[in-house]
Amino acid sequence: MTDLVPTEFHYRLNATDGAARLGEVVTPRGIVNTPAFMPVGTAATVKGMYPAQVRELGADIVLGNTYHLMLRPSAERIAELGGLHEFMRWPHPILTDSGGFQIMSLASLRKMNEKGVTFRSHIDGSYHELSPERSVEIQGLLGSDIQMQLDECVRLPASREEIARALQLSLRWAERSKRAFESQPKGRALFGIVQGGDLPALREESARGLIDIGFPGYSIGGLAVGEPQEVMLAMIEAVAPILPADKPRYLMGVGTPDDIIESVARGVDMFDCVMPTRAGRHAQAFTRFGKINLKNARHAKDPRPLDEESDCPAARDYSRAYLHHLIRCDEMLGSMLLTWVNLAYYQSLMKGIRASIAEGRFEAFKAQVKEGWASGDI
Ligand code: PRF
Repeated sequence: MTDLVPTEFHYRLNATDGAARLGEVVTPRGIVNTPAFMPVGTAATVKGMYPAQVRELGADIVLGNTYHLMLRPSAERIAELGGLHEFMRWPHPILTDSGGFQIMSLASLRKMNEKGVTFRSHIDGSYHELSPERSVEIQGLLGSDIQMQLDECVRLPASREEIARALQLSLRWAERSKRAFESQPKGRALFGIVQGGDLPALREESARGLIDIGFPGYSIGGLAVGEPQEVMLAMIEAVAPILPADKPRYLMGVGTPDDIIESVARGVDMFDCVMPTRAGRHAQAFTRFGKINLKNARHAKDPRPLDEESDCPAARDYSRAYLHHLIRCDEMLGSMLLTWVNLAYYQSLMKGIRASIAEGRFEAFKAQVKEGWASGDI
């Protein structure tokens, strides 16, 4: 596929506007313009979208999952076939999650100890082990450009003891992950993951511990796990000012367009979430005017497109009545068109965010975007 550009992984901060940051994550497979939204490609596919289509929407990077790919078709199989980029025909950067979070939400008979996690597959019940070292090895076999340490994310609410125990374990695993990562080709990056639940002091302790170990980028995990948005934003405010300004910050598994714009306002650079793709398969469309459920009978006779001014053909050229019909008939084109609409909306939002930071008008842009969502003009 595309030639790799010989470069060290690094982050360039190009402009700030308040706490919001405009930058570039530079990798041998290309540049990721930040703030960035990374479409989720769990099983080596952004469900319902061609890779070229994902790229055309403005995505510089997609996300893959250690957990799913280790079970099916296995990291070794993908490596034999030339790595994940070649396998899924996405030549641009790929970020992979480490597996722990997905094991906790999907696998059964999970057991965690100092060594790592053991679990049974949600697909066939087979027994597996994942350690910090094995997670990094799998992500290396996939050829992932940006890899995550294995961590433990606790659901909220949780006790202080539970949160502190998980964060200390995650710090020890961060060190082990870093050591295991050292043998990988230059140009790739391993991020540490900040934990600490909903307690600012523990968030700070986690961030400082990771900074002591030293990573080329920092993820903020353990959020959007049951807490209100204001708690999530307060945790970002506790952590972002401590993190090094010359390294990217990635808020894992977040979120709604509103979560994203509020997190950018507090200094976050990278996001991923299943929301636009999953919601698209469940009849939900994200637009400039807010969310709309195409399953609703009120769309059955509506000849208007979702947004006649959109650059996205799926939002501009198909009537709401047709989208409603496809969904009612469970036609796969319905899911595909709405996934397209949603990813186009998320990417256009990120593009607008980046332009507004570059021009020093981020706050005005944020206010204008929120006004559109609140207008209910759908
Ligand atoms: N850790 C990892 N992946 C994640 C999370 C986490 O805490 C979250 C939490 N929102 C999503 N994905 N490794």
